[in-house]
Amino acid sequence: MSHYKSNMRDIEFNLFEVLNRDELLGKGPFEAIDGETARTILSEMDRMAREDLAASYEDSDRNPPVFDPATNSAPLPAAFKKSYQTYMESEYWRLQINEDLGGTPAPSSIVWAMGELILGANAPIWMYAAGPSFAGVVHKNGTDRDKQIARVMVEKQWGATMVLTEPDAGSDVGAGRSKATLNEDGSWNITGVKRFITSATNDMTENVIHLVLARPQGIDGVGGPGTKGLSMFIVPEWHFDHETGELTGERNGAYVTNVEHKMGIKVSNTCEVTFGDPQVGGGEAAKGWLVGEVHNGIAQMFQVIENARMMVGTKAIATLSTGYLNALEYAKERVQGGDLTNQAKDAPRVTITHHPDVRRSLMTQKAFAEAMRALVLYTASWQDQIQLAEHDGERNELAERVNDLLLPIVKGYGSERSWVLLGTESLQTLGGSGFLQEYPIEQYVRDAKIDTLYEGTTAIQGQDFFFRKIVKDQAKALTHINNEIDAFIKSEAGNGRLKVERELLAKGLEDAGAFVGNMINTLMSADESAEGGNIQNIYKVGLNTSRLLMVLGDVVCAWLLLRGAEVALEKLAGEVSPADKAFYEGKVAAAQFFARENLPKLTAEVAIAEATDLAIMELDESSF
Ligand code: ST9
Repeated sequence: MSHYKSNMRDIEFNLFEVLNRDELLGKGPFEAIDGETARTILSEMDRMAREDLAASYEDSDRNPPVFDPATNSAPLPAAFKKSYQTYMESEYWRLQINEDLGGTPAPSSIVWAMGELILGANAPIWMYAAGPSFAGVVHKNGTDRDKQIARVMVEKQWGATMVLTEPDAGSDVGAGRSKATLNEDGSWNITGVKRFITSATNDMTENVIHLVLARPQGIDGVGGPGTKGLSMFIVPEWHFDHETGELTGERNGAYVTNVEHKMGIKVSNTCEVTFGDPQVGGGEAAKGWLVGEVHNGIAQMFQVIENARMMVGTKAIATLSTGYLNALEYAKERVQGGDLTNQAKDAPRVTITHHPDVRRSLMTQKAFAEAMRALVLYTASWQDQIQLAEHDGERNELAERVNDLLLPIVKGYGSERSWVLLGTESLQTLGGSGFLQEYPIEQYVRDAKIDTLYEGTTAIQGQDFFFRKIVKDQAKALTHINNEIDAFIKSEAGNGRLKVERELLAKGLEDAGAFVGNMINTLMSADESAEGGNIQNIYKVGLNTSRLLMVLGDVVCAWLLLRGAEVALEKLAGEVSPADKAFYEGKVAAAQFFARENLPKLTAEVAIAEATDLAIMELDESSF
């Protein structure tokens, strides 16, 4: 039986009943995919995820790839390769790809709904299959030569990687030391060692294209310190004819020199890659080609990173959702103890769903999993707006800003909440059995931990959220979201049934506003060019950026759940099937529970933030 339990009903509820995606399907850029086609794709992907993709989930963990230094590779287990091939043969990966590359444009919301199913069933399949999406970045930023390389990447279904991190440059990408030196023929020689490179070796594709950040040498005006001095290069594993894609048979000097032993997602090869080292492999030079022939590497790479951050958040919530549904199934069958209302020693034993603390736990899992699914799909709906504008040759700046604001919440808040709840609630529901490999949840916990780490740790998401997405944006996107939530609070949403929760949301929004205001004032007080400014005060901001991310995540999630509850209540007012009645009542219950359990805590979070002093920054390191 499959470990993966999807929640198609909730996915469809979000897409078609709350976000009304039928309105944009079947027309404009999405002409090829009408509402019926979208539903068929999701239903087929749901089946494939549960049956074919999930089939190798456990085996890939128990029999992970092992690095072979003789061949600089780590072959993947046969069962995983079979799942991967099934996905690639389905051709659904083309939905993310631009038409010029052989893709079928689809709204982001449909793509991320599909993504949830794949990422929940077996996330490394999505990661190894990302080559064509990487080709999209090469195509978008590239010269005619690069665009042709991108076409080849898609046609040949080659693997691809994002190559930023170095042993001494993780969060601090700008500390990278890899170098690029221009050759007479216009190519570049890359030298350096990169670490934590996902998918850098696989034995499923004939070639891997690395997108590498390196610092150009000896050219005026480029290659300076920090992230802005980095350029992005196309560095293949094997050389090929850029026009036809035919492999020349020559190895490029980009070699995997180690594969990490990890806590989770073990089948996803996490590699050290050495470029242009005469002692490694055949000692070949590592040749690369500058993307777009412009030195704009960090901005180009962030196109990949933004997509990958969305992927990580979606993976996290997909895992929490299947963790919850596994816990629910167990709880419905597990008989243990008597009901609290009957203390007699011979009282009938009941399933644990009768126990208040188990109900609290299950509803906590349900509420967060559904809140964060709503968050992912709501964010994706802004990406739909960006796509629509691009199709008309325009830009939708508001949609871009709001998407940017929401991304760290999807990634940072989504991964933190999911990883913690998987351990403290989903696994816990199974009692001691949760600790056993007989059930999937211990693997979920191990596989989900990475989500708070890669693609920018939670601390990085918190900083990005405050300094870039709020301060640098002059709170434009934040103001828009604030106004949307405020309008909901002031509406009659829920027709009386959500009155208490709208009041709680009003207080939560007020708390969030006070928190942001306090952070901005503290930031201004750190400006030494102003009278009385003290640079040390910036530490007070830094002590609270992750907290702010979590507080605003709670407010946005509460609002999205309550919006969904409003729709559910409208449906319940009409004729509904027994299954739909249970579903809609569950939506209302989850929204009310989330608001009542979480929003009151925000007042305390704001008070803690406002009382922040410099004590722990001033404490001598030896006292820690
Ligand atoms: C990793 C691998 O962890 C994990 C593998 C996952 C699996 C991957 C496979 C699947 C992926 C699928 C991908 C498909 C791709 C297709 C896409 C299709 C569409 N937003 O603030 P500054 C830029 S890899 C946008 O001064 P610092 C911007 O250009 C390792 N852009 O930064 C900016 O210039 P300006 C992951 C942003 O102080 C410039 O950077 N590693 C954003 O120099 C400089 O900004 C990390 O994630 C943003 N949010 O450097 C690194 N932020 O301001 C984590 C910056 O003029 N560290 N830019 O616009 C950070 O993010 C740091 O904050 C830092 C700081 C490095 C940016």
